[in-house]
Amino acid sequence: MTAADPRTIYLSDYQPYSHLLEQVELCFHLDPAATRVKARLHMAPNPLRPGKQDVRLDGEGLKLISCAVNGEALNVVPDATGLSIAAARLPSGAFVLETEVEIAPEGNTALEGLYMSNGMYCTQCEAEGFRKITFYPDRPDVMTRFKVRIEGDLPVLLSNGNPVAQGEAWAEWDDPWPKPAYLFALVAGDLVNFPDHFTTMSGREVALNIWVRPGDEGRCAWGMASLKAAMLWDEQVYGREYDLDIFNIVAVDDFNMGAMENKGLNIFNSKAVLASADTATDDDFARVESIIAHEYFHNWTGNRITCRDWFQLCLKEGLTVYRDQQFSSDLRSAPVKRIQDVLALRARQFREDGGPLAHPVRPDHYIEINNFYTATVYEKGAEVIGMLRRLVGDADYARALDLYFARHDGQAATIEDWLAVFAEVSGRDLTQFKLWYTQAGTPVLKVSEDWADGRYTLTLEQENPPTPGQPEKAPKLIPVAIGLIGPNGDEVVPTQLLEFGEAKHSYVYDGLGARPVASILRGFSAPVIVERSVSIEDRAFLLAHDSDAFNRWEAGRTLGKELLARMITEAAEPLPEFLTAMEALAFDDTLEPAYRALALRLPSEDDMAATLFAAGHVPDPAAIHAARDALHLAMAQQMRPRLAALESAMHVPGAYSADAASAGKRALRLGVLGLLARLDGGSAAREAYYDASNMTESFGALAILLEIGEGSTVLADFEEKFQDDRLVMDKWFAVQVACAKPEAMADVVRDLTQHRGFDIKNPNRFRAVFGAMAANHAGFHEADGAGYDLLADWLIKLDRLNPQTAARMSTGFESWPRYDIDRQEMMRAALERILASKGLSRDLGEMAARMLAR
Ligand code: B3K
Ligand code: ZN
Repeated sequence: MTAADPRTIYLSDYQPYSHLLEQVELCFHLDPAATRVKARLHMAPNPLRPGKQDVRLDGEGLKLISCAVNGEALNVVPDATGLSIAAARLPSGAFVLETEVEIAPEGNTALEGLYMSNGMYCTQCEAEGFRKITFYPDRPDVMTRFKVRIEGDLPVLLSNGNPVAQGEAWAEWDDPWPKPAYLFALVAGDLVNFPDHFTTMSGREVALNIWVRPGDEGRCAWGMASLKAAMLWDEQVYGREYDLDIFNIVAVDDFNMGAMENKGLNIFNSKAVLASADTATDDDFARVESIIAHEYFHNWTGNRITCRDWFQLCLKEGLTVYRDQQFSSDLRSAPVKRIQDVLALRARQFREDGGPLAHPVRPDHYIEINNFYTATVYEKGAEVIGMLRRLVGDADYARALDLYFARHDGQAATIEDWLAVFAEVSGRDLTQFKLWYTQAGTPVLKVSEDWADGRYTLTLEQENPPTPGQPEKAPKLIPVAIGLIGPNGDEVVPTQLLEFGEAKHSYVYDGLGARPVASILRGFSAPVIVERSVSIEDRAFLLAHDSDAFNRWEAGRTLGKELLARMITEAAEPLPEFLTAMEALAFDDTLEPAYRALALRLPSEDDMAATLFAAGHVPDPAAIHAARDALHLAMAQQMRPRLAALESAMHVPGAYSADAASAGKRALRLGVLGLLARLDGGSAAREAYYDASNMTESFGALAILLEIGEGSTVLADFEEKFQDDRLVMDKWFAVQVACAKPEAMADVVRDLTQHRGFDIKNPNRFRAVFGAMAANHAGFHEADGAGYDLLADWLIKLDRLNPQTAARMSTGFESWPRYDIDRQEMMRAALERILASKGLSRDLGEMAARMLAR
């Protein structure tokens, strides 16, 4: 099922749609088992496709009731993927094509198209779900105005755009902005709203609502505040104003991802919008803020300007992630946000880019587009924009964006269009830069240094490793931000940007009085892996003196990784220099607590496995787990006399506030409690659990106790308190699996799937258990292969119900080539079993085949 598969779609095959769609009118008559959908498509010939053309409409699983052209019935028989009408059967010029179909939302467990969740009707159309609602040219470059009528006996009936009329059991909506079908949405249910309003910069009054199930109103205030902050920020920073009279957000429990940016009617996984002090952690609050902003920002980067075809997905996703990262960075702490984003990039995107699923930021072929909503398209897509901005500078970035909005508003655009505005305003040739979009794989930046006679020479080399389908690569243009620091800690060469575009290049700095220590890739100026041999003294020096907050953290991180690697492969002892440096950082009151909390966190086991593999070792999951435990213990012992004082200093008293400063203190306190637990058997953490006044503290303490094997009483208490709360119970499911001892993990998972609260049809619950399982590195990779078998069994089961989520969760297997032969064989056998399973979906089939490279 590789590129040769007949179902493969290629970028190079793009051609515009045969017709223009001038308007569409939809009428829904809702019924769980038999919803009727009438569609009137106002079509006209597309001048870009001369000659009279056939009409091809996409459609899947639809029961066709009737079809007519200009009011005259037409006898047509749909095939498995849609409906064709020969040109000869169509009038010349414009015409109206009408269809009526029947669909059954209650049986839709794939959660794509129109489906039901707790009695509520809801849609998810991106990428290709609209074709499960009606026959339609379901492609992003067909943009039109939608008028929608909903008939149904439910109190709340919502669609895109502005409300125009409503009556007993019906409502009509009109969206004045042309949009592709993937942005269509409909919601109908017994919902209550949390209302507010916003006045835009030009004085337009916008009604805002968050619609939830009765009982959830108390968890909406944070989401609403985040929405208003995002609306204001987009006006102030990008000059982008909202463009409808109303903006609705709906929370739904069964959802395949975080949220969806449908025009004027964002639909959210309830996990990504609901938050209250006693049910959501600080991390949840931050995530809600950023996802609300992300979906809102799509209104311009995605909706007003959309993608010509799905290969251009990063045009909207990379840019919108970049914008939401900037937003969080402005609202919170910029260095902390950067570190968190880089941690996530390395954990998910570098992992993807270094394995069998590697693909370019702009892929050039796919079988199932839903499989390309990846860390590469999203997070690397955002990094590419960050690099572009570093290269052209802030002023040209702003000018390029203004030009992009002015030129492409109302259009379906491409990466070429995007790069053209940057080339135009900056006068740069971006041909080489474009390789970031077309070449997969994480470049390795090799650094060597020389010091002689007052001259410091920095030599950079880049390697672009082969990835599936791309054996050879040309050098990329890598922006490398560097600074040179003198022996007394002063910057002798302040930050400058090297535009490194050759395979190898040397940069010479003359007239220096003493050997400088270079700080390289400041702010993580490019998504690359740096290979540089640095002495422990120099790393410790950077850790103490680097003026770049990111690199200061990075120095500690790299030292920690090197040390852990030696503990794993050479049974080395924890290095005293590392322990004292970590202590200095943890107790440095001039640094913000959130930053110190991040510094205390050791590299994850998966990160260590990747690091060891890259260095030519075969990672041993049990040894990694043990070394990390040992280093945690050594850190705790090092800081023992001072931990209790720091723990109480970081206590945040009084009513809960989700602000970044309070959250940072709580994070540091939990980090300290985690260390203390290794010394006191968990008594401080237990006390923190019972004294907790918010979910951050109680859940944090619970995780610490489970980690040291002392969590059972607290776990039972937690379940008793929150058994009726679905979002909190997701945490309860996940934490037990995530913190299970490796040898016990498979049993924990089996027991949890028997729990009355386990529901395979709810993606949040499934992800809680099986996402946590794949993330428990040592547990998942237990030598008996029980984790692999369990994941395969459950993916096969889930695939019959919900292919999209099954396919996404299968990435637990993507790192198989790193491990020893036995584990490789077991993982490959699990993937083969998936491939051979009956009724395998295109989604999971493509993923398994790519991981097996066939
Ligand atoms: N655009 C949606 C993701 C749709 C995923 C389809 N499989 C959410 C977002 O990125 O904002
Ligand atoms: Zn998005």
